[in-house]
Amino acid sequence: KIVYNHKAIENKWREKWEENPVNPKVDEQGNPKKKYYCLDMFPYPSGNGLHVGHWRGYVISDVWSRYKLQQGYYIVHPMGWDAFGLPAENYAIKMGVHPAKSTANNVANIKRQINEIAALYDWDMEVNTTDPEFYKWTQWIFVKMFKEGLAYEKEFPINWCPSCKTGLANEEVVNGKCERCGAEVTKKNLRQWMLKITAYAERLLNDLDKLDWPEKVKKMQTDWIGKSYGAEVNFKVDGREDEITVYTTRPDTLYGATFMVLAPEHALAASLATEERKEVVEKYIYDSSMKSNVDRLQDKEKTGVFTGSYAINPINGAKVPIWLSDYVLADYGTGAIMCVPAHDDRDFEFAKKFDIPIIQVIAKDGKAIENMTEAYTEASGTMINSGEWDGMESAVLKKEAPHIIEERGIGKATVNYKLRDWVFSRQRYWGEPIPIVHCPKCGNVPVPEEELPLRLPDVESYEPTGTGESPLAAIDEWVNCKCPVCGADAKRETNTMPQWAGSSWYFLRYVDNHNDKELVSREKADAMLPVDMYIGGVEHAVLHLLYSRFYTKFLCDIGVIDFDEPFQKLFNQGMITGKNGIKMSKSKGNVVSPDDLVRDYGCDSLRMYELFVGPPELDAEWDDRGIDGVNRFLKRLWNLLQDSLAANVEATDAMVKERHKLVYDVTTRLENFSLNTVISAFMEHNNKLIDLAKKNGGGVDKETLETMAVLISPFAPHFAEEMWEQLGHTETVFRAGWPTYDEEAMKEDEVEIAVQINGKTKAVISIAADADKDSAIAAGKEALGNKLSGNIIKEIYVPGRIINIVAK
Ligand code: ANZ
Ligand code: ZN
Repeated sequence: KIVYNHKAIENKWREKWEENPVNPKVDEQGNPKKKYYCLDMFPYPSGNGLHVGHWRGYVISDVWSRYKLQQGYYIVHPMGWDAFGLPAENYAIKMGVHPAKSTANNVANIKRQINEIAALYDWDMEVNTTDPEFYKWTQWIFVKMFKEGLAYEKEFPINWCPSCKTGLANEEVVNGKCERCGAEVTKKNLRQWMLKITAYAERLLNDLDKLDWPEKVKKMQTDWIGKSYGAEVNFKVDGREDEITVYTTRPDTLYGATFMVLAPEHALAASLATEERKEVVEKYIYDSSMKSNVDRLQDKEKTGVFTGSYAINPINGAKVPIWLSDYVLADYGTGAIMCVPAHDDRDFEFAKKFDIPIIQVIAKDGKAIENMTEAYTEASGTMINSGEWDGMESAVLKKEAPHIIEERGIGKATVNYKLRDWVFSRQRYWGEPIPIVHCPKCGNVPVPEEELPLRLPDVESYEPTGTGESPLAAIDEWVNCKCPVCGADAKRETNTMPQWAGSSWYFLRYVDNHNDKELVSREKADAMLPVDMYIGGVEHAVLHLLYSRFYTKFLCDIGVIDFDEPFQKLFNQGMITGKNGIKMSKSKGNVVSPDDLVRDYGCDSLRMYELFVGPPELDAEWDDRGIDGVNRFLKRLWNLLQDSLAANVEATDAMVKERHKLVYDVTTRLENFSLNTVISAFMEHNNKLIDLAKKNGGGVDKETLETMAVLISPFAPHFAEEMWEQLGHTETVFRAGWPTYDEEAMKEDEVEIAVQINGKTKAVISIAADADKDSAIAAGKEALGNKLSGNIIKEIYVPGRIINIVAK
């Protein structure tokens, strides 16, 4: 008997696929097939190579691609490299190897490893974000945005990572720390390039409805965009001409405003200080300028200073003290707030600490609380201490107040977003140069589109300067240039783009990666885009996934493409961890490389085991030993195939039923993305087939085995091809088409059950094993005929066992 030899089988089919690719663009009649675009989040080519955790996502996307292939689609399944960024640059600093060189080495190594997965990747579509032919278009998009007023320069205190020595976007600051290196983020006043993503806030929010994405990710984006309705209210400064506008989402609480707080950066902050408060106020302003936003918002003890000035509450003329505190952010709302300590936690804490009066204006059951110990923050209850508003429902007033305020001429109704414009420049070397020339006469001038790409020059020292200038600033012959408009001596922008720049649009380029005239031709875009299924980790929920949506909308607006959402469906796979849930990393020494497992068990076994470790959306702990079980399953299936080929039996009813159940289980579970349970379905049904074979001359019928080969083809492609060939086919299994199931054929047989009257068996009938109660009782009564008399009190049906009629 031939034994299962994974190595021989896998080598054989790799060669055959090389000669005859299984994913043609046209069908057998030569007609173009419908496309299905299944995309992986492209990897950063790190020097550490791939571990079994990376494999998981790529296996999931390949299984899905091959399933769609079996359904008759042409699969767009590309792969590429997100290769700009810090690790290559840090390696250059340490080892003196040019990032382009180390990146190329890493790409070669990872590509070899990825090919071990035997995924359908079309390497003709490959892109690399550091390739000038690619970043030409990354720069082109920037120039287009600049021309549309969506890229602009601004100097302001941004998040600064002292360890990476670069500015960061808000999205890159996680709990006050640098998303890359974990260092505490500080502030630095820097001239920045910004992208006006806020211009798209409303569309980014609304269009989430169009997407088949996990609710969790949609919620994260919704919260990040943070739309809120409220009002701006104008407070006059007592004894001065100035007015301070506050932004509030709770204008219903206006009567309860007992003080006002301005961000230390507020334009009036310093000037509001009275003579005797001047010194402390200035010191406070300086100290806060050194803190990061996140630091300021975290639940630390509140700090603040009284300016000495007062404002007039426009609703009741009350005089309220004006304070400065860093819990108010300069770049949100108006940078000034009215404080209602009775109904806001932060204001309550502040008022307690600085002994400011607290006036309750909403009462839960119409009754005021004596000596509040915490703020009552719900917008439900009855208004009190609120003049003409007394007695109103606060929830109703909350909606009406903005309009009342507008009518009274003391402010206006507003909509606010938490989303900020995107800080887009980095003070580092290894990124796309920002294609702008600073001309003393013309100001900022974009590099002419036909001169792109603006190549990244070689430098001698990659070391970030830490001064807020990139290492490019030191290369005089690159920096000094002529203004493209007037020819005057000018200087190049020396900041580079963030790593997100290339990844915000790379998925568009795959389908037309050699086009040197356009980012993507409209013809190819229309034929192959957008992405139908996107697979990757959830960690990019508000970074890459938001930026890509913004870029796509922009490119749609300027007519490059005809759709405004990049990814129709999104699946986030969980992480594979080492023992005890610890993240796999070189430093922890718990990295499991796929290479040995492929050698010992084969690619097919590893692919199946990657799915078998647990629900794909959840994290799973890796345990090498489990792969044995999957490998044993393949061997058993292999043996069943060999036995069946020798026995050559006809299908029995039981085999037909088993086949339909197999198709049903695999298809429904696959559709639900319950991939681990698909693998168990294979195992269970295989066991049943082995039992059936034992009872029926040592084998199962050919059609059942053919069905198994097709069903298993997305999971164990080499194995499936070999099975298919041994069953007598000369064409690839990937043209077989996905099998269908027949619910009728899956039904269980008839069973014999006793029909009783008052517990005594009077007849035996044969009914469908899964008959429902009504039909079973009806059949039972018919069999009893005139044996049944008196009043029926109860009818009992235990499926597969008995029918009992209780009568008197
Ligand atoms: C008065 C008030 C009373 C508020 C109350 C809340 C509760 P969201 O929903 O996040 O938009 N706020 C406004 N601008 C701020 C800034 N620059 N920095 C810090 N806080 C600011 O929150 C809006 C609320 O946050 C506003 O409504 C304001 O406080 C505060 F019982 O105004 B509220
Ligand atoms: Zn000029």
